[in-house]
Amino acid sequence: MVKVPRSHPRYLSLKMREALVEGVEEGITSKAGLIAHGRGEMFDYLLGEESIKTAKIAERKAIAEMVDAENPVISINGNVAALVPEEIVQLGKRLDAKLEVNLFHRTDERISKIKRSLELNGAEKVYGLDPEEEIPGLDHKRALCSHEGIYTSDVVLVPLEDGDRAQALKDMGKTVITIDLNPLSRTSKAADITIVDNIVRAVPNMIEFEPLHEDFDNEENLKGTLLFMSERLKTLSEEI
Ligand code: PTJ
Repeated sequence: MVKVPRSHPRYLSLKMREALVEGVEEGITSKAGLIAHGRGEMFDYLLGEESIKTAKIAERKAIAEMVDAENPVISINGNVAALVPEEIVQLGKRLDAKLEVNLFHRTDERISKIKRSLELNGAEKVYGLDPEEEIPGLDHKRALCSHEGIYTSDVVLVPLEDGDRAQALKDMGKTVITIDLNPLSRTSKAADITIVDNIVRAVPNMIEFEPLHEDFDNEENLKGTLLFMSERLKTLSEEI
């Protein structure tokens, strides 16, 4: 693995890539996770690689929903485990939420490795290795989930989620919160709260921010994000 020099202008971005490549080599991240990250990077450019106002509002609302929930659960996949292993454990503690490893490209080996990594980062209990239930409407492996965790959750945080599964969780009557850099993805549109921010910024923000108790309209917030992106492109086009 090539060591990224701190002086490189794209140091943080390259560190993220390095973490994901290491994740693949360790058997934590799926190869498709690298492609998913590339798509995310493109949208992050449009945000200026910072947490914009609409993202911060959604992050604060997400905290409020998770704190008020009876059984809040954070779903963890191979990208989340590679990028924010320590922070996601801290967030679970702050929100008193269960952690469940729930993979799209599911293998027991990857689940065990991610579980172990989360435990090394301070997690006391990690769900997902012995799933007793299935999310209705999905084909077998990606439907598997634990009874005490995702299956009986009322509020579920599913960062970087596949659109089908986000919709299936909505259809189960859950409040679905996502972190997704693409405001146009099916997951972003299906969720009750969509945080359009990079997970490496969103999770630390959520550890720190205060909850938002005022009303929140996800569609309006998403529109605000798209407008921000288009205004930014306009400004950038004038600077060329
Ligand atoms: O580990 P697995 O097997 O569960 O697989 C995980 C991936 C991410 C590969 C799987 O869920 C997948 O294919 O997801 P999608 O459908 O590609 O969606 C991922 C979404 O996350 C896309 O809309 C990306 O733009 C977005 N995304 C990628 N990187 C980041 C991100 N959002 C926030 N922060 C990122 N760093």
